[in-house]
Formats: sequence, C-alpha cells, structure tokens
Amino acid sequence: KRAPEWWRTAVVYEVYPRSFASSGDRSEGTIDGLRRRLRHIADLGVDALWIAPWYPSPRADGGYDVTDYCGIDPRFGTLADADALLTEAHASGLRVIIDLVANHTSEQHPWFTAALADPNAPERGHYVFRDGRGPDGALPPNNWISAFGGVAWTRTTDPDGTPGQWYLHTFAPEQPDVDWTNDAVRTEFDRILRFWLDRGVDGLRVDAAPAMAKAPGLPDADYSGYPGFASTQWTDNPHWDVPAVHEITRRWRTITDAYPGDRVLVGEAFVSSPERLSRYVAPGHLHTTFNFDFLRTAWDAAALRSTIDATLAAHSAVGAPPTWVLSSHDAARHVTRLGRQDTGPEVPVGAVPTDLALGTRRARAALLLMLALPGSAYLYQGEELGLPEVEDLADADLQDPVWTRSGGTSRGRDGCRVPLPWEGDRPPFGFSEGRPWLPQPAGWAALTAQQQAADPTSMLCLYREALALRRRLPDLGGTRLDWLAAADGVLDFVRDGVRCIVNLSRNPVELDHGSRVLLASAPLDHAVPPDGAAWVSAR
Ligand code: TEU
Repeated sequence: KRAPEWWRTAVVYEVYPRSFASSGDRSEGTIDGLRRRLRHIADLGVDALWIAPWYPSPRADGGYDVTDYCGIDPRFGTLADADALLTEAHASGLRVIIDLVANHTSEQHPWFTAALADPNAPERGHYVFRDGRGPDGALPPNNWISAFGGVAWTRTTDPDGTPGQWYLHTFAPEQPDVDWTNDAVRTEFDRILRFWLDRGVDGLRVDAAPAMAKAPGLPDADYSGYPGFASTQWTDNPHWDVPAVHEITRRWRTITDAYPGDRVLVGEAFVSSPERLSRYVAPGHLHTTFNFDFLRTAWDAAALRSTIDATLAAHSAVGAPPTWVLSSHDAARHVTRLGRQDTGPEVPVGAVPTDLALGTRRARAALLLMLALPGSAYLYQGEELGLPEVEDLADADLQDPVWTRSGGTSRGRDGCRVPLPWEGDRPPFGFSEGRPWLPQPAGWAALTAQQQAADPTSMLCLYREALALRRRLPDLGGTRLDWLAAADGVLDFVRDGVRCIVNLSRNPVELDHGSRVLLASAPLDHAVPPDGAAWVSAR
C-alpha cells in the first residue's frame, strides 16, 4: 500500500530489538533475528514498524544512550544487516521508522569524552555545562530534577583532579543533554537525519521531543503541584515543552520534506494537554505524535470518551491525524494494567492483585476501540500475543535505570521488555538458543506465537482479523466519528459504514435484531457482554 500520506491512518508496530528475536546462543535480540521473524509482522497486517534504538550504546538506558548515531551496535549486527532489513521490509510492504535520540548522547559519545578531557574543548559547548552554586560550586546550578528521579545535574572532575563544572541530564547521568542552541549540534543532527533518510528509512521517531529545548538562563523550576518525583509529571517547566523546541522540529521537517516518498517524523511528546500536543504537529512541524493521554486513561467510558473527544478536537484544529497507543516499552503492559483496579501505566511497588483473565478480555475490547478510531495506531511487540507485564523479575535481573534511580520506589520498565515467546513449550521459546537477557515466565508456553496461530480464539488471531478488516473497510481509516446515544458505561459510535460498541458497564448491551456483526472481541449472544466490544455493519 503506497497511498499518499500513508501515515495518517497507519498502524505501526514497535520493535524493541533487544527483545524481539535472536539467533544462536545469544541472550539479546539481533537484526538477523528480526529479519527471520519479519513475516510475523507482515502477516499481522500492519503498515510499518518502528525500531527502538539500534545504535552502538553502553545501554545505560537500553540503547537510548547513543555513542554513534550512524552505526549499528555490533550486538545487533551491522549496517549491512540494517540495509538488508530495510530492503526486505519494503519488499513485504512494510515501512520502517527508526528512533532519533537527540536530547542527549551517551556519556561515552566522543563529544562528551572530549568535553570531559578538557574544560576548554569546543565540545563543552555541545552540552549544558555550568558552574555550581554555593561555596566552591558544590551545589547544582539549579533545582531541576531528572525524569528518572534525583538531581538532573552531575558534577565533573577536571583533568587535574579538582571538582569541576556540572552537566545537565534530563534522564540518567549516563545521558548528558546536548545544547540545542549550539550550531555544531544542529548541523551534526542534520547530517544524521540525512544519513538515514539516504539509506531509505521511511521516518524517524523523535525521542523525548519536549526535552530538547530549555528556557534561556535555565531558571529554577516550580514543582509545587507535582506529586513527588513521579518522573514525567513535570510537563510545564523551564526544562520541558519550552517553545524553542518547535524550531528544531521545523528544521527537521524541511530536511525530511526534501526527500521523495512521504517520509515521516513522529514525535514522542509527553505534554500536559492535547492542545500542547497539537503544537508539535502544527503545519510545518512533525507529522504525528504519540498520544500518551489515551495510554494513561483508565478503563472508564466517560474518561475514554473525553480523552477521545479532546484529542480529536486538538488534532483537527491543526489538520494532523491523532494517534492511539495502548502499550510501549516504557509502560506496564496493558493486559496487566486493565486487569487491575488501578489502571495507571506506572508499575506500582509490590504485588497489586491483577486479574489477567479480566485484563485480557478488556485488552481485546480495547483493540477494537483503538482500531476503530480515526487516525494512526501504535502497537508494541508482544501485545498481539496478549503478554502480561512480568512483575516478578528478581532484583538482580532488573536493568532499567528507573529502578535504581527511583531508589526502588518503581520496579522500572523491564517487565514489559521480556524477550518474546515464539514457539516450543519452555524458555527460551525460540527467541534464541541461549538464555534470554531477562527470564521468560514458564507460563508463556500457552502464549507463543506458534500456539496462538493455531487457535482462532487467540489474541493473535483477533489482531490479524481486526487489522485485515481495517484494511478492507476504508471507513475505519476515515476521519469522521459520530457518537450514538448509549447507556452509562458504554461507548457507541459510527465511522460511516462501521459501528463500534465497547461495553465498559456491568450489563450486556443488546444488539438490534438483524445486526451484521463484522468482528467481536468475545462470543456474542445477541448482546455485547461486559468488557467486550464489537464492530457492526452500519450500512
Ligand atoms: O522516553 C521519554 C519520556 O518522556 C519518558 O520519561 C517516559 O515518559 C517515561 O519512561 C515513562 O515512564 C524516551 C524513551 O521512550 C525512553 O525509553 C527513554 O528512557 C527516554 O526517552 C530517554 O531517552
């Protein structure tokens, strides 16, 4: 499918390459493994894949700490493997979006090494180095906190062994923020963008977009009104969602638009309102952005409807398509979230009782809701298998910096990054022949792709059917959405020829006599059961 502006209705599948598929006795995923399992993604019926960072990296933050933006981490493979993947994906009708981590580099990036080695090196200006406050500069330059918890500044030691300046890191100390007011930084990222566009990628996902610009003078933030460090709660501050960020995206849009073939820039922008989000996709800026509001909305009809309406209004005001996301490599898997009373995306400490059967029923219904909404949708690897969050990883296995930097108040994001189960009846389930970098639960034998492909009632088959129908029925890709009057706790809307009913109440929703059901998330007995959804022909 090469329709113009494909990204307006695209379904994009997120690949977290470290955990997708591998080969030999390796513990981590490889590009070769991804190529061998590409069929799985093509058969699912999505339009594109987005690959989380595959660059050389010490992996202080799972690859979001890059040392070479124009290379491939040797643990994943080579540039030739990446080229082969692009060719094969395109041949299978899949577009490829890669990750652009431009708010920060790795502390081992040659720029940062040079900046540390000599306080007078020009590379200091590529980052945000400042003198400390207080006697001997022993206090951080301002009060900013890191998204991963703790102070957002780390003091350096000068080559002569004396305490030196501080540098800013919005995320982990191993991820120093670059200074986007620096011309060398801007020029280098122009080059990186062109390097990958020349190689044939169809788009870039702009990581942590709101972090890139900082208010001039780096004034203290006012955190009153923000609950604890709770990371990304700080969204209107001198270090987040500052207007100058839009100059960066405009610059990149000009570069991207010069290429043929409908290349796309997708923003990862966690901001305080749909209106703030829409600024990232105003004409001349990014094409689309992730919609975190949808991810964070509880399983509640009124709340979902108001998120949907606010999102549609803000996006139609700027002519951009909305996006919908249920899971990512940063959030607890939604089968688990939806099986809890508390449906928030953060992983709470300790054992929260989870009803996975309930969560699975709701996840099936949520899929039909998401795929019936106007715009583009993002899937995260493993959700098509109905994988739950792995909540019982041992402390010793946890690798996410969120776990260490939160002082253990968060278990971090490893539980949604466990390597996928492909086939067989015991770990490593065909992921590789080795020991996966995070242990897979033995119970995943029932959730392997192979097992589910043979079961028409499986989550995998529901994803395939829903995506195939979405392709066949252009109404599902259109922009109109008309709400129908519905009982409390029920979402009921029409997309031209298709009606979508999602039952979040405790009572069944009777279907009109003679209704033609196109697809249902659960067996229907002339009614959509609680926690179920159906697509019904409206023609
Ligand atoms: O995430 C950016 C971001 O805003 C995160 O703070 C996110 O909202 C948080 O993890 C939710 O708990 C991106 C990547 O997706 C994430 O994996 C990286 O750790 C981060 O950037 C730094 O590069």
